[in-house]
Amino acid sequence: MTEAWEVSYDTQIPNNIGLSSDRRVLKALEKWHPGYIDWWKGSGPDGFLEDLVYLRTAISVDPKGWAKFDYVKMPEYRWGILLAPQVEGRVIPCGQHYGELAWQEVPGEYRSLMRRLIVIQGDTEPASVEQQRYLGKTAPSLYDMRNLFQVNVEEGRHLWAMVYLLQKYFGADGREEANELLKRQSGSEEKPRMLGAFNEETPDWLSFFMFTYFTDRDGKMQLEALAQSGFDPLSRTCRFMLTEEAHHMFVGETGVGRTIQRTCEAMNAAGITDPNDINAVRSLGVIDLPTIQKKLNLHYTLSLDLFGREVSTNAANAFNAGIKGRYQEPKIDDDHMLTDATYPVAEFTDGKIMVKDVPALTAINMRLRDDYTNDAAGGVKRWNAIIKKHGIDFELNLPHEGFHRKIGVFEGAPITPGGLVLSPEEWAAKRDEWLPSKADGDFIQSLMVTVREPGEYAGWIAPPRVGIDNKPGDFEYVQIYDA
Ligand code: BYC
Ligand code: FE
Ligand code: FE
Repeated sequence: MTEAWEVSYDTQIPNNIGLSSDRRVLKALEKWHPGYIDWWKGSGPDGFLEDLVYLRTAISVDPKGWAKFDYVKMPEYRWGILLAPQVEGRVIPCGQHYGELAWQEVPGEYRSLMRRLIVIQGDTEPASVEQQRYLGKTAPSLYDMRNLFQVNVEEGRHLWAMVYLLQKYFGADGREEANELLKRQSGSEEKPRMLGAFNEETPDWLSFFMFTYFTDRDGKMQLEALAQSGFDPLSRTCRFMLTEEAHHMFVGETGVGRTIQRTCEAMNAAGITDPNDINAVRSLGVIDLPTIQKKLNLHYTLSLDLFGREVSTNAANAFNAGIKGRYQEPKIDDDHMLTDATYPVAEFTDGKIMVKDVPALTAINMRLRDDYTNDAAGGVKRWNAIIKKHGIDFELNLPHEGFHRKIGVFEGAPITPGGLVLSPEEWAAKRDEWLPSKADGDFIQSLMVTVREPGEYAGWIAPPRVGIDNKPGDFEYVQIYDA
């Protein structure tokens, strides 16, 4: 093992970047730290500040063994600055600087574009923690509560990751941006978070699971694209963040899967064969499959909006500059400059959906979104396999790209999940068949009871197949302190 893999604990901030000998940045981070802790206490998980949570902490950035598990009080979690080790001779994988040595400093001409992307990335991290602030109180088990808090502390660490870049490479305005990241608030009227989906509510645990499945997966795709950056410190940061992201999506996929499984088991036990008999299914205290589809529709479409416009000069500029690449850029077999290439993008004119080829350079967002859709489809297939295994005739589907969109070609278009174009009035009349209604929300809320007995689970969700860190079923993942 080389030194670059190891995390040093010789400063208050664990790191593998030699922070103890970088006094300027260490001082800036130490100055920012108390504000972060205040933010955590005021906007992070509500309550639970004194409780011992069985969390993993990074002790190395070696993908094979980076984590140590232990009981920690969340405000005492060691949020660190962890970068994947530098690759000797790494070159810029795309755009007009293709093949040149990656930058170790920010090139002056790209400074503001780079800062904007880092700030947007940074802004989503605390936003998600804010959105999930109240969920601990209705956790369906200690296992799920622990997973929520694990995701929360890691999103907190992702904020640290971006703040480090701002403070090390962007001087006074970087420090200013770092402070602003603690001031914006998810859902605030005056100072909202930057991107749409991060100002929505995460009101219940099914939303949490859908969010970590669909929205954290946008995080994965954006991090994959930024991991291609010619700005090497950004690339290295994102590469380590991706190893954490995998767990967030695992929490989402298995959470939805366990919800589906419990519903199917309860239906079978009660002899209910019609999945659309919503009242009968709900009377069993489980979430009916059509409502799960509605939640999926909501979170998937909110997440599609996070990719920006299908055709975007911002995205073209970032690619051309070598600041943001495509998903798995080095594996793509082309010139990596997109000089003459085209890419198909849907258009919506006069109530008709048509696909046209546009210059691929301008369709970078669309391409990443397509890669995202492919990636997201995998879990949906596995959810359907659970339904099928229980002999129930129902299939979950990803809705059409034009359904319920607020950004891009289909902004506000009255399109159904199946891709049919309606009149705005027809669409509005059917909205509650496709998206969660107030009544659906109230029903799900009624199931959100807290279960804190080790090894026990709320009635609407099945237990996981295996524990975290191979712990047995009745392991006490959170030791709740009773005052
Ligand atoms: N909401 O040219 P366009 C994660 C703005 S999630 C509000 O298409 P671009 C995580 C846009 O800013 C990953 N506004 O934009 C997940 C632009 O404004 P200006 C987060 C939006 O730049 C779960 C204008 O509309 N990381 O990590 O091509 C838990 C025109 O749009 C939205 C990133 O996003 C929106 N949804 O693409 C925790 C990576 N979309 O310039 C964490 C960094 C667009 O006209 N960000 N606008 O004022 C980017 O790469 C790009 O900024 C975007 C937008 C892909 C987001
Ligand atoms: Fe994150
Ligand atoms: Fe995440």
